[in-house]
Amino acid sequence: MISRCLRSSIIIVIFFLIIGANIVTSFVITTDDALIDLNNAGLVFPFDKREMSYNESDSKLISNLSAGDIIIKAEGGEEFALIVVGRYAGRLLDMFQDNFQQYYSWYLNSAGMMYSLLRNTYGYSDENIFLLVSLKDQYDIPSSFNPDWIDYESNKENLKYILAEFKPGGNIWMENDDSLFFTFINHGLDEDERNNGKYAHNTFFGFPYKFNTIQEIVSHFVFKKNLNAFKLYDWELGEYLENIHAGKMIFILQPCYSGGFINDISGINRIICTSSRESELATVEWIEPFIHGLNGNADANGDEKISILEAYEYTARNVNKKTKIEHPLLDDNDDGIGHHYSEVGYDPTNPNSDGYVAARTFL
Ligand SMILES: [Ca+2]
Ligand SMILES: [Ca+2]
Ligand SMILES: [Ca+2]
Ligand SMILES: [Ca+2]
Repeated sequence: MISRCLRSSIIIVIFFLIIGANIVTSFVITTDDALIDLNNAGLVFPFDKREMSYNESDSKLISNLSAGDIIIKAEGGEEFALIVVGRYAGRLLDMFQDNFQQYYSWYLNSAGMMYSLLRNTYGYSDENIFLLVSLKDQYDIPSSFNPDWIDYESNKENLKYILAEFKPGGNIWMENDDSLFFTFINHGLDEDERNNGKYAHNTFFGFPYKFNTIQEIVSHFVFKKNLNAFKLYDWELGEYLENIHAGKMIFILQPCYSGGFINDISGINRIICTSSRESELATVEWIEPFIHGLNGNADANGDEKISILEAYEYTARNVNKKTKIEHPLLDDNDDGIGHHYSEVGYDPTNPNSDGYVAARTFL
């Protein structure tokens, strides 16, 4: 008879083998650049939570949402933002502590800088910024990130819930004079599927794994139950966004393969900026220059305002100084097709082309 201990060990070994196989085949790493500290790089980015006077007295418990949790309401002309930090580990290697710490720091640093940018430079209120992050106790939080800012755990249900609240009848019913700024920081994957002989892209972003029991783990990895709970497919985000009547929605999508989201979420008055095409990895820092650009550095025409187009181009050109095989895209003309700044189809002077709306949109 196998001892209890040995049996547990066998289960654990099998578990890690399965997790390893799953992660290696399921996720591709986004970037291996170390944490980018814009403060220490000598750039104009004066954000450090320790220097900020931050006192949100009623910081919420980090939790899953349930009906009635959101009590604010758009009263006209309000700006909302949603910052989502997804899964930290991309490959099995990333699960080792140092690697995990690097990604953890990198993602939280990006989220913290974006939060500070919206709050300090663009005047978004704390209650109008929804920050979805799941913390891990054993890892160090970068100084640019204030855990008090977190509103809710990062998972699919909470994202879906918040977006539903933006729809007619929801607690934050958005109308034409309201706007939503959406940032997703994460690994991404393009699953190749063949349906009826046709190749179909199923791009998705991942959420952090969270299991409460060994049974849930075995159920997930061994019996493949609830496999999609940690994935946000492109078509799902498209569904979640349906019927939100904001006058302006801006999407900053950092993961690999994020171009695959464009055909699913494209729409009138929606500007979508992605780090790469549907078929491409994103290996070069992307969200950091985007934030840096929005913080005043992307003002190509010198009017002292940063359009979304200026921030996109600043970022894309920065990427293409380092690699020629990745193509950050922009779509803002509701046709479901994103364009790189070098392509026909991108023309900020032509109302029918990509770039026209973004050139006239400011935070
Ligand atoms: Ca908030
Ligand atoms: Ca797609
Ligand atoms: Ca400008
Ligand atoms: Ca387009």
